[in-house]
Parts: sequence; structure tokens; C-alpha cells
Amino acid sequence: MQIQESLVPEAQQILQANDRGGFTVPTAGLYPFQWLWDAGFTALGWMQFDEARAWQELDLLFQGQWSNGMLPHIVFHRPEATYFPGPERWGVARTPPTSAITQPPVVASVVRWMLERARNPVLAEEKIRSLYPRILAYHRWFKRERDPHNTGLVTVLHPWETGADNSPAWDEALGRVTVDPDLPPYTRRDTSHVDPSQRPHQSEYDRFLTLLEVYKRAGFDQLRLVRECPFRVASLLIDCVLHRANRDLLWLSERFGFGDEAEIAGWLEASRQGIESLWDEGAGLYFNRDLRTGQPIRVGVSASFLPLFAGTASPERARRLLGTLEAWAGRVRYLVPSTDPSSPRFEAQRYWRGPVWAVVNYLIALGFSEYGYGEMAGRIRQDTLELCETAGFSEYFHPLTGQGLGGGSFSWTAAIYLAWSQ
Ligand code: 2M8
Repeated sequence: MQIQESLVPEAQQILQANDRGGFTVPTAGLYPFQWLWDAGFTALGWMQFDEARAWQELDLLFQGQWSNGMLPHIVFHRPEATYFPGPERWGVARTPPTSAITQPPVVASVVRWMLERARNPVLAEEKIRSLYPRILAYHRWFKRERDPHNTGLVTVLHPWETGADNSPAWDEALGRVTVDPDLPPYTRRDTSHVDPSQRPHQSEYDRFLTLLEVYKRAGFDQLRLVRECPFRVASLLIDCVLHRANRDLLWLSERFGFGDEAEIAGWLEASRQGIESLWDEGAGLYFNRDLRTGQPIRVGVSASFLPLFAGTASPERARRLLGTLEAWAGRVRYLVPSTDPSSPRFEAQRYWRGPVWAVVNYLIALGFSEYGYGEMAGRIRQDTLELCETAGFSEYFHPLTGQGLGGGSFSWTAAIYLAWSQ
């Protein structure tokens, strides 16, 4: 399908309007700070028309990096009252203030894609030389503090870390978190920006906020939380994105002679085995895992296809995944719904329980394309572009009607449109 050229300037204008002087907010009001994986995709979008600004996005993201290497999921560069929970509730004493959890670590892959697209390779090399040690420190943190027993799977401590906040995959694991009876009172801000039928339930928010109190009581001690946190899952979104990011970090290390290949190759061997242990032969899909019970979480979600993006799946498993997605395609108009549309938990308009997300589509399409399934990759790309062209640059989209949902003028949706327009 041909790109409608007219939407390229509109997508660029969205990034410019959401620019707060070096970092880009996902959308005004609803999300007024810098988010980790949003920043990665947004940098890729900026790369299409302003390379210096693209690299600056990552520089500002790393202003939030902790001394232990952790890259937080939100950097609160400046105070804003339109979002909750803000820096006061997180209670992290550093400048700039940040949250205390992470998100899908797309940065190393984004840096590689940016280098491959760079029209100014001198600037790219200069930026990579300064970013590389910080990304390495971040990945070492994952290994040291979130996989201390070298299982090959990262322990995730909050649904927000997975990026897919209210995915049905987390229902039971989150349900087992007892709401803190002394939870300090709070007022949600998200439902003042977006129709509540498109957002998580109150019972989920009470548990999201309870987990913050757990971290604060533990002094943010990761090794303790990996043992004791009441919410502990292995998330395909985190594990597959991290595996791919480590492949790309290894590639950067080789290319620039940083000399870390052996260490990274060791991580990759463990995570390849970890991810492949999540395969379910009967379902023809990968499932997330509840690390408190050790049991698979048997609900198909869009992340179930990400071992293709990681590159860990065998050709046979890739073929099965194709068949599974073709079956999903028979039930929706637009790919890829965030939950299996035949699942009783599928909700077409509620956030991560059914809608289509452009950024996840980008990763899944790349995965199918690299396994030789160009037709499916093209279908996912075309659906994504068509959604933007008919509904605008929404946060997410209804997989049956194509209606735009959640926040509008959304940075990462515009960025994916730009990345796919070349
Ligand atoms: C959503 O998550 C935030 C919390 O991190 C929220 O709802 O308040 C998710 O879609 C997440 O994946 C995304 O990074 C963030 C900003 O777009 O919004």
C-alpha cells in the first residue's frame, strides 16, 4: 500500500508538538513525562527528519539512569500535575526524579536501527560511543538483579514494567496481591483524560499502587524484591525485547571494538533457552509465566509472537505462530489484537486487553519478516498504516472497527508511521 504523503508532515508535527525541549511526552495531559520504551520508538521517529533531535531523546532518557544501572520507566524531568502517580508518590530521591521500575528495554535495538538509518554517521558514532557503556550497565543490571540465578528469564515486579499494564495475562498474578489496608488515598488522573471503559479497573489501580508501597518498604532492594514481591512474572515483552537488545548490543560491541562479546553471548545463551521454555506445543504459542507458582499463564497475547522478534524460535515454531495469527485474523479486521480474540478475556476497547498497538505491531512484523513470512509482515504494516490514516495517531485502536482509542496525537504511533514510511 502507498503511504499517503500528507500524513508524514502531520506525524512529524505531532512529535514537534509533544517535544518539551529535548524529550518527547507520549501525549499532552495523559502522559506528561518521558517514558522509557516510548522514548526509544519516538527517537526512531525523529530519526526520519531530525537526527540530532533523535539522539537527544536518548541522552535525556539516560539522565534518569540510576547508579546501579537501572533505567527507570518514567523520568520526571519537570513537575506536572496532570498524571498520577508522580514523583512524590514514587519517593525516589534523585535528580531528575524517576519511577523505581523499568520497561521493555528497546534502547539497544533502537540505537542499531538509528545507526543503520543515519545520514550523519559521524554524529551517530559519537553518540553511540557515549551511550554504549550506559546501555551495557543497564543490561548488566537486568542480569545481576533480576536474574540472579541465571534462569534465562527476568523477574518482572509490576505490570507497568511489561508495558502491557492491564493485560489479561496478569489477572491472576495481580489478583493475588492483597491491597494494602493502609494504602495512602489517591486520585486517579487517567480517567479524567480518557473514557474509563478504555482504561484499567479501579481494583487494578489499587494493586498497582500497593506494589509501590512494597518497593518503598523494601528500600527498592531488587534482590529482596525478586524473592519477596507479591507480583512476580516472566513477561515475553521484557524477555524477548531484552534478548533482541542483547543481540544488537553484541553487534555494536563487535562493530566498534568494545570487547564485551563473550559476556553478552553468555546472557544470550541463557535467555534463548529461557524464552523457548515458554513454548506451548498444544496452543502453538508462547505463554508468559507466573513466577510465584511456576505455572504458564495460558492466555494468548500479542507478546506471544515476540520470540520471532527475539529470533529464538525454530522455523517449525515460527510456522505454528503464523498459523495461530492467521486464526486470530479470521476474528478481527485489524492485526494484531493485544489479546487472543477467541479468549473470553478479550475486550476490544480496553487498553491492553484487545486493542491494536502500533509499536507492538512493528516488533511482530519485523519478526515475521525475518523468518521469511513477508506477506504476514506486510499485512501487519498495512493494517497499522491504514488505522493511522483513517483514525488518526491514536494511542491504540479497536481491532474490529478501527476506532482510535485512548489518548490522541500520540508520539509512538506517529513515530512508527514515520519509521514505516521509508
Ligand atoms: C501506559 O502506561 C502508563 C504507566 O507506565 C500508564 O497507563 O499510566 C502503557 O501503555 C505503557 O506501555 C506506556 O509506555 C505508557 C506511556 O505511553 O502508557
